[in-house]
Amino acid sequence: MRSIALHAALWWLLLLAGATFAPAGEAASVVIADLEFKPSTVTVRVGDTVTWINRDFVEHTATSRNGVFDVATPKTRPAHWRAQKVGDFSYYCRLHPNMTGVIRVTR
Ligand SMILES: [Cu+2]
Repeated sequence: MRSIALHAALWWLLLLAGATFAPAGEAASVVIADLEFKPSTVTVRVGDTVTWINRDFVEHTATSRNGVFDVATPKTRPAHWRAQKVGDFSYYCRLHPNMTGVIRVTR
């Protein structure tokens, strides 16, 4: 019986973790660590959501060079952007401009 209760508790923890890091429609996650976007390039489809998870010790942004998005990526919670048109979107961090990445959006 005790192991069943333990399994149930672990299952709930997994569900909660999944709810935190995989909202509906999420297609790609970028982890920010050591002043880098990892992976630096992700590919999603139009309508998909990109999530940035900041595991660094400072705040960052994900800012596209063409002005399409400017997302603050606080340490406290994941940040999201929903891709709405096809293209390669180069982005950087406004606070640390040598942090760069690309979101590739396909149909
Ligand atoms: Cu930064």
